[in-house]
Amino acid sequence: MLKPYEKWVEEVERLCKPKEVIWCEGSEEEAHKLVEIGIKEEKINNYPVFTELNQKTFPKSYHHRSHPNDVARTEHLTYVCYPDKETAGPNNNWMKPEEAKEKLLPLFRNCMNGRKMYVIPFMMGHPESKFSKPCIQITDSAYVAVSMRIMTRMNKYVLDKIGNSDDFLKGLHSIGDLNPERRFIMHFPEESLVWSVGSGYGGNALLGKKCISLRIASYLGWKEGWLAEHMAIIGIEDPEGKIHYIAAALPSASGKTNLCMLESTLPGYKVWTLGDDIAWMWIENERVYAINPETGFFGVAPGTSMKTNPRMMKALRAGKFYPTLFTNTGINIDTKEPWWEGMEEIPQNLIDWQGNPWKPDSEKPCAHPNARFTVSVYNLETLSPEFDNPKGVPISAIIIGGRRRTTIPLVTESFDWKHGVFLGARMGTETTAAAEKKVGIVRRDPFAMLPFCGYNMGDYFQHWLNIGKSLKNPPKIFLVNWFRTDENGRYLWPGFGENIRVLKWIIDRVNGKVGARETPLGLMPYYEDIDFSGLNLNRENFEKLTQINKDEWKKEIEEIKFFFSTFGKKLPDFLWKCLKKLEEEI
Ligand code: GTP
Ligand code: SPV
Ligand code: MN
Repeated sequence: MLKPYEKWVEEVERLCKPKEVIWCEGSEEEAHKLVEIGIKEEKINNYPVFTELNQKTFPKSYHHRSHPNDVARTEHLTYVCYPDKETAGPNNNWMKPEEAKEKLLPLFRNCMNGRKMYVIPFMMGHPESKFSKPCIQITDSAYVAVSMRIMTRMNKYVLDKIGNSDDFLKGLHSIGDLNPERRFIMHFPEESLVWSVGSGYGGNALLGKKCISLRIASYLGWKEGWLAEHMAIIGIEDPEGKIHYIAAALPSASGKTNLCMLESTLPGYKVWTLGDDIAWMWIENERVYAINPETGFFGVAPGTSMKTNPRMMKALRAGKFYPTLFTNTGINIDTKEPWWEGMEEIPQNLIDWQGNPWKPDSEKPCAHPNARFTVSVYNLETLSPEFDNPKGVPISAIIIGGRRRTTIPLVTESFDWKHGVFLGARMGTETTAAAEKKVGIVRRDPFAMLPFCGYNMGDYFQHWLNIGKSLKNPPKIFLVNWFRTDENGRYLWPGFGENIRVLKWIIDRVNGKVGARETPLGLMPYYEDIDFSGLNLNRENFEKLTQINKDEWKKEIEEIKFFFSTFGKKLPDFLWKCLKKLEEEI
């Protein structure tokens, strides 16, 4: 008798007709073979899937070029499938499950002809955590298979763990013909199933990440009473050696990776990294605990440098875990090192992310703006000793924050948990290159989850409100904005390592050490209470950073009203009340 997972793999094999099925075990030896296949056999757009980089300065590193039309998540081709549209909500593209399958079956039929099919067993979360999930992804891409080894606990023990049960999460993936006309990422939350075809990139293809750990997991969390969130997790050690754990929701390409590797500019403070993208959180003894279900960073390359993120730069050169990948970066052809905008001085002989010679006066950037590195968390020197603790870490504060040139102050504390849910629900942000669409447009992105909440966000807000009811001492919730600019478009706040000054204020608030002034938006810091020592930030600039501009807020409130109204009856009344109160007070 075939086990349920064997039966599923056999069905997929019959559908996709690969020339060979490879059951992956997750070992380093196997990863070498997969990279070898990527160098010698598999091609994307006529380029080998992997080319070797400088093994002295970037040990164990390889370069990957994706198809030029396949460089970011494609939100307009991403669907959640339920029998009814209301469960998906206005925040998702929706299709009926049967219709979605009918549409995709022809795209999967024979799609692996002449190609290898990889079966990847992996765990999201520590295997001993009661919140971890056994998963299997099937893919026809060696790049995806190798990336999954970095990003997840990929191991054959997962198959033993699943055994005869059908309680595991399934992802079927094929790069198809990489034609955007035949690209779809379909989620079937009620079946714990994802079908993805036509893309080999990031969140579209590494199904453990956004598809399983956010869209499907958020649905499971809603049903089971926990939260799957687009959040970084950090531990902040204070001068007395006490560590406070904080979870931070910032939208795609808006600072999670940088925050979780922050190198403090305040003496005595140190940040420990637990995660840069996803947090699973639950309640235990009336407190919130969190784990990062991933084991790697799929981080934005441009802008990463020894100045902005020295810890990541060291991790990329550490060569501990095999391998490290660079996707759609430029290459210094003299040294075979990866290069991207903002890294350091510009080398003489570069080729851009598509392989063309590149000079500083070229019209287009050398690295794609969404070029990324894939690197193991174990390469990082400041990985928290709690990273592998299956019990997770207790969360003292939750940060949410968008990328906003105007309107939103540097930091605002909510009046309480419920009001914090309002701050999260009304959050807006400027779009970035992480998804294929126009960049720099303000859109609502509640809790940085708009593209990732696998069900109706009206229900999601209610779920957050409900969670608060069972907490004795809920974490404090703060809204931040590192991206406010002056009249000349220059950032008012230095950001990066200097963000520790805001984090310190947050911890001081948690510990009741400093006061705050009440405003219509929430509680804001007094100038004297943020440690600005060694930073040239005068009172005038601080006022610009924390200013509440009436005209901007009138516009903002109209946008929030419109957004809230799209949820109809699903929007909790409490959020309407908060908005009304805000409008009156502004
Ligand atoms: P995803 O991986 O897409 O979820 O993104 P992320 O939230 O991890 O974003 P990341 O930390 O990679 O930052 C993306 C971009 O924001 C980079 O270009 C950074 O240089 C920039 N950035 C990050 N933190 C700051 C900051 O404090 N201030 C400013 N001005 N820019 C920042
Ligand atoms: C994001 O877009 O939020 C990412 C990159 O973290 S991806 O894995 O492509 O979703
Ligand atoms: Mn992300």
